[in-house]
Amino acid sequence: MVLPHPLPLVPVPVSAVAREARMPITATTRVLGSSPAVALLIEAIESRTGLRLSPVETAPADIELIIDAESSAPEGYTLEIGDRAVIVGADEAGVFYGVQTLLQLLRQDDDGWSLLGADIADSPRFARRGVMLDVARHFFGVDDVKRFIDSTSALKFNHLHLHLSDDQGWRVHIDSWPRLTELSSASSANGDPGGFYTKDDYREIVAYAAARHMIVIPEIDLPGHTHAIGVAYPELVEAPVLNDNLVADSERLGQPLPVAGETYLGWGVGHSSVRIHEERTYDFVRDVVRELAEMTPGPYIHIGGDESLGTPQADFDLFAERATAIVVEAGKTPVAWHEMGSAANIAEGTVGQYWGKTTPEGTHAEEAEHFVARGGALIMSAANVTYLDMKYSEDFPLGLTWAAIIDVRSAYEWEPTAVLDVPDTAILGVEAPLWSETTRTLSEVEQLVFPRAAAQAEIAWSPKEGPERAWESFRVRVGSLAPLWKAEGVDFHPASEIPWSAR
Ligand code: TNX
Repeated sequence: MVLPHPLPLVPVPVSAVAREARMPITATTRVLGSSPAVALLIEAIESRTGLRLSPVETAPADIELIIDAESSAPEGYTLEIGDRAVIVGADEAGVFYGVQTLLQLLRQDDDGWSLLGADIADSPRFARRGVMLDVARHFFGVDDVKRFIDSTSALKFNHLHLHLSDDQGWRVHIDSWPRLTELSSASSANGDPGGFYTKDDYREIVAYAAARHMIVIPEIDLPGHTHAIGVAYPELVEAPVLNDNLVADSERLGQPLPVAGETYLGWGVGHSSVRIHEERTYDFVRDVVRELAEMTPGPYIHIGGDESLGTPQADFDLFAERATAIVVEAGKTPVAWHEMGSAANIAEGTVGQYWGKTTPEGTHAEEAEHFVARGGALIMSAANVTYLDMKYSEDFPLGLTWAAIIDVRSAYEWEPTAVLDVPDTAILGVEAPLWSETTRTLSEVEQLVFPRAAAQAEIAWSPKEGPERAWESFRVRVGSLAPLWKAEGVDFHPASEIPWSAR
């Protein structure tokens, strides 16, 4: 049914019908339910309105949160807002997502605060809806990551991929290889300050994410993107191999070239590799994977695999096979960038992350499709639409341009099952990566992430087709999130394609 004014929701629900009346929210509004989402709801409403709602243990209540496994598909919920507001979640995640939807319906007008009346039934299209934060090129501390979790879980993202190591730095403490954080964490790209997570920091992030129904996927990028490992343990890496692009980019950007054993301050790629024919390398990989697995409750460990430009193909394939097998031995499902699909015997069930374009180039599609042939599946991160570090426009001050210039509309208009030649069921979902070469602060990260992450949230969550599943509807709905983002201090880019609402 085509609503004249769609409810101001992103991602758009499976079904949503507006009711005429609003439900007032006042200091006496009572909230009932045993879910941890009750406390999150009360906190969120207080920080937005200054009104502290009261939790109650028995009826009557004005807002009620219920779990009923029969009510919808996993992570699904219904939300009715009339005289009262009732959220029925299929599980805790469903209740949490019902709360996020309710918060988008909170409005202030001359009569005070209220919820827009609505009848909503909703559940996700894809089980995997991810964002990635590169904490290696620039480091972001625990509080920044928590804010990132808040703002992305509010859009119903449920996976947080942390890119924990790269040429410029190593960002998580590993007891059995302590020099990684001692010697390779102090700086970031351009010589900006670095940092690392202690094991307690990492556990704190994982727990905070879990409370917001996000699974953390830790990535240690191997066998390339490993210059920082060599600063701590020179015996593990090869000498840098310079490629023409790297030399040209370094010159253009006025950045230094990589020097063995010295911290790398540029952002050129493809020059580093661990030593693939040394057993010590696999001791290292095994130790790191084991320690990460011990503190990661989620099922995945990402072992990288991108841009090993100086590594002979046979060596790369051998490494891909051994490294994915090590992750399986540690009891986790390996995830790898699509290049690792070149390895004939990559561990069965490995999940590939496709970062080619929506029209695949070279061997990208073939490599990605091989994960499926090996019993695995795919995450779609098509670089020319999902990459949050690409500029919105030529003159945007932050970001890069190699994959595309991505305005909000092009971020929105693509279909994840239409890129590769695999069954739809092989597509687990979508992930939008934020690489941090050009972002030094969380505020700069947010300018690149919002509003484009909202486009990927809708592609990953909402039904493929529907009256509101279209750019003209999306741009109005995403514009209606402005007051919410402003209240939460999310530094979104006010892209001129979007009619931003004042309140
Ligand atoms: C390519 S995409 C990379 C990263 C860069 C990014 C910048 C991928 C798997 N690798 O190393 O940070 O481009 O956009």
